[in-house]
Formats: sequence, structure tokens, C-alpha cells
Amino acid sequence: MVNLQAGKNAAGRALAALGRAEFTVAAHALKQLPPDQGVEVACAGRSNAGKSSALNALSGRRDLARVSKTPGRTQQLVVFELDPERRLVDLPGYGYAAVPGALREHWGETLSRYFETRVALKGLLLAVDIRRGLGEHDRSMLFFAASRDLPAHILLTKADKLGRGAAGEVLRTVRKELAAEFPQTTAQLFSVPAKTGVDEARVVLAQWLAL
Ligand SMILES: Nc1nc2c(ncn2[C@@H]2O[C@H](COP(=O)(O)OP(=O)(O)OP(=O)(O)O)[C@@H](O)[C@H]2O)c(=O)[nH]1
Ligand SMILES: [Mg+2]
Repeated sequence: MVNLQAGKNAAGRALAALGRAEFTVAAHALKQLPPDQGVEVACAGRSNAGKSSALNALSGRRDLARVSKTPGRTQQLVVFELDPERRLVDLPGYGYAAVPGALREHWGETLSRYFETRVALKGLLLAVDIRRGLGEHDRSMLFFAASRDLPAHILLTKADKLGRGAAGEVLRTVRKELAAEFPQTTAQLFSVPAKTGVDEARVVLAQWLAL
């Protein structure tokens, strides 16, 4: 009971803070990011996995981050400021074949440098389409996170695309894989239209953002 209430309170604090989020900058290069201070949570994932949709659902805002049916929409590090000490960063999606090789390379380097050097980065939210499961690039992101002791939390997105039983089965499988490969990483079901797991994810954000 106590935990349930504490969770509700934390989710409420996250919603209040995220609801005040404002677009700050879409950075092509790390030097365009705000000063490396305060706390930052990054949202990563394969192109079209539902990163931007998740940020909108978590903030209770329909149009905070731009959502698209066309994969590869978010091509910058898009920064949203909650307050002067807290930010969310919508990272460019990976695994989108139509992005030219040189640009892909630029992004690979930029992202790895971001993970290696960004002191303010305190958590990684990883969006994984529940119908695809963990891919090679997802594992690279988790590896980046593990190598600097950064907590990571997986949203198994679009859970509404599977039946309840099938979705639970994927969650169990992913948790098993994580226990073997990335024991610090947690995972949950997430769906924007069904509102599955929204408060659960807010509790994680409240913790990382010290809300
Ligand atoms: N059914 C369903 N569709 C979703 C859900 N979340 C996102 N989508 C759809 O998936 C598509 C991609 O969503 P985005 O949020 O733009 O994905 P993204 O990961 O930000 O994509 P990029 O920025 O291109 O990397 C859109 O058509 C969304 O409407 C969900 O929970 N359920
Ligand atoms: Mg996006």
C-alpha cells in the first residue's frame, strides 16, 4: 500500500515536471548541447520504435516531440528542458537503412561520444518495439550504458500490437536476456494508445531526475 502510494506520488511529480518541458535545441553536434550540468535522461532506440511518442505520453503532451510514420524523423539530439537543472534528450533513431552511410557514421560517432563524455547523463530510456525484441544496436546502447554505470530502462513499446498473453511472454523473454547480459537493466511493457506502463515509466524518470 505504502509503495503503491509512493509510486503514484513519484509518477505525479514526473508528470508535473515533464508537463513543463520545453523544446530547447535540436543539436547536430555535441557542442550545440546546453552546458553539461544538472541532470539529463536520454531516450534512444531503433528508428520508428516509438521514442518521440513515448516522450509525449510521459509528459502528457500530444505534441512535445515530433512523431512520424516515416522512420528516421528525429535526426538530431533534440533537447527538452524541464527546468534549468533537468533535461530530456530525444536521440536520433538507429538502424534506418535509408540514411546515407556518411551521416550514419557521423551519428554513430556523435552518439558514442555523447555517452562517453556527457556527465549530466543519468539514465537511458531505451524504446524497443515489442514485435522486434532486443536487436544488435539495442545491445550496443546497453553496452555503452553498462560501461559507464548508467542505469538503463527498456520500454517494450507498442504493446497494444500484441495480445496481453503474447506481450507478457515477450517481457519475460527480454527480462531473461537482460538478466544474463545486462543485469542492471530493467524492462516494462509500454503502449501509448492503451496507456500501458505510463506511470510505471514516470516513476523511473522521477528517480533519475531526482524529482
Ligand atoms: N500502435 C502503436 N503505435 C505507436 C505507439 N507508439 C508509437 N507508435 C507509432 O509508431 C510510429 C513511430 O513513432 P515515433 O514516436 O515517431 O518513433 P521514433 O522512435 O521517435 O522514430 P524516429 O524519430 O524516426 O527514430 C508512429 O506512427 C507512431 O504513431 C504505440 O504505443 N502503439
Ligand atoms: Mg522520434
